[in-house]
Amino acid sequence: MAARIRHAVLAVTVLAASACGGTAEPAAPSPSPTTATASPTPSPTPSSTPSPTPSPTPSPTASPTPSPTPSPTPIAVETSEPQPAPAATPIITIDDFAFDVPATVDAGAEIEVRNDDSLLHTITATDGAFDEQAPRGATLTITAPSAPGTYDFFCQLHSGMSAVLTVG
Ligand SMILES: [Cu+2]
Repeated sequence: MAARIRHAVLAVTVLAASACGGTAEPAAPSPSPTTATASPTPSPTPSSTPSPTPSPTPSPTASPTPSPTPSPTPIAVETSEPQPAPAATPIITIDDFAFDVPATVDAGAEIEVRNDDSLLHTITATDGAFDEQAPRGATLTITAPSAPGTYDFFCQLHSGMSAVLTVG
């Protein structure tokens, strides 16, 4: 019974609030008016309700802004790529009638050949993969074979000048 009365009172107060056109009216719920539509209880007498103030702030617009901008944007703009750096050009040095050869070179890599002797040598692969003349004091470039393996080479002008190029 009490619940029903309270329901009716709430209806009346809501109607009153809407009739006022605003919800921020701090005035009392004004029990008397608009009894025409609230038919079930002709005399509401809202004094019996424990909470006559209908809480004029019904704003259900609880938008707590749940967007904390979760965009981490992990776009690491790496401009300096850690490339393997083919930098160190392998060098074959000819000095005192001997070849000084790197332990290994990459397949197809360019190899610098430097003749530190005071006379002409050649660097000639046994299988013909390369064959270049190296004048005294000169530096030239040969290209390593594209297939990994070991390549014997020698100087055509001086017997006994030979070495092995390892292509990895
Ligand atoms: Cu030679």
